Amino acid sequence: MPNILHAADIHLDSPLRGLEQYQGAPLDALRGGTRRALEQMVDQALERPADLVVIAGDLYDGDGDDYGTALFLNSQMDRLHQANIPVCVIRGNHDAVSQLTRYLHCPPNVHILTADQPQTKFFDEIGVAVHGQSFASRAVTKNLAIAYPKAVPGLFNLGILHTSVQGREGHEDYAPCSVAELVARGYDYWALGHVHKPEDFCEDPLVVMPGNLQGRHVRECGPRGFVWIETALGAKPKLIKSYLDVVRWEIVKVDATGASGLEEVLDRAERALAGTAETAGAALLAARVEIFGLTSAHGKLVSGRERLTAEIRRLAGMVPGYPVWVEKVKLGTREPRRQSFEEGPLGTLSQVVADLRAQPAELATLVSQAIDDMRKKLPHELSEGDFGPQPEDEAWLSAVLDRAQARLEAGLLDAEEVS
Ligand SMILES: [Mn+2]
Repeated sequence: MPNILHAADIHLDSPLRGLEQYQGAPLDALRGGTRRALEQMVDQALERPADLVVIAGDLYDGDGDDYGTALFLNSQMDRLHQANIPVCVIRGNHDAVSQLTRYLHCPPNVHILTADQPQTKFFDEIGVAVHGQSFASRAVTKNLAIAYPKAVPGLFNLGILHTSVQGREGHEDYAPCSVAELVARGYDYWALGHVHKPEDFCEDPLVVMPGNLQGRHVRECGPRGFVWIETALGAKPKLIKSYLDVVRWEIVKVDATGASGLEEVLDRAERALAGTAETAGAALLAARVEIFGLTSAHGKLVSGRERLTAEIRRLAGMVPGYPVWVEKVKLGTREPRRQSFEEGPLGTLSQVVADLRAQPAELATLVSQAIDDMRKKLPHELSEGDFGPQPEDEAWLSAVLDRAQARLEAGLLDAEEVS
């Protein structure tokens, strides 16, 4: 029974921006993550062994500084070549024909499908026809799928397509198409790429977005890898997900509700980190720790924020048996409400804040509008990414609201004392 390996969005040597700003970051492990992931994928392809490898776009992240990325890719493709394993590739928006200039010829087992029109490549030994089209330029906004050929009778038909399907958050709307349009081609399997979050779009026939091979930051968390398809003509192919053990990004939530002080919060953080580390197995766990809940320790946690972060980093380094690194600690705890604030200006303030908190979407819009001008004036590295304002992030918004409330309450109390 032929085995096909389907991967996408390898983004080889994708740069990890701003990493130096994180204390104690395992830079080599993180920077080399996409290479180790590709190496592990090839290991598994050789071991099973694969009869065919298909890669649905964005093998490269873009032009690197030199030819090192292309040479590394070639060395891995050559390992497959030595084992007579063919590789069928399309180019995506990141490695579109017009995008990539630092490009080397691949070993003869690598077949890159054309960009000017869909191409069908036959793998006769395993009875498979692969239909696909590469991106000619970065922004392909037309529907490519509708021009794909009809299925070839008597063969296992597999379509490769780099697409946002009907639009997915955080991904540019490239080569859009509907699942129904894909299904209408009559293929046995659709190997999609582009969206980094894994998703099965259809069961029968299988339409699968495997997600990127290796998560690169905290917005790409959870297990990552590729999928195996076991094909048998006339039978539904079997799908097996395979996860890699390189770097696993996760958000580790620590409920500090009712905690009496720093030590108790640390105990809970230690348990949460250990639990998540176990699920990540041999992979390096890159964790963002988010502490939340109503606790009388809130004030102490806020004032001792740096120590809290350092203590959590220390605990992460001591999780027995598993490598763990804490990327960031986000504090979203709140002070339990005080009864005496129920009346007068403080009561009104408290009510306004509670109303805002109950409507996170409105709060996000309000804050976005308020900081828009400031954001435009900030240098790029301060206005974007993890270090900038994140009005779309609930924990960040909650912390801003806490600080605003504390400042206004302090101001109101001062005013009362003066009058
Ligand atoms: Mn893409």
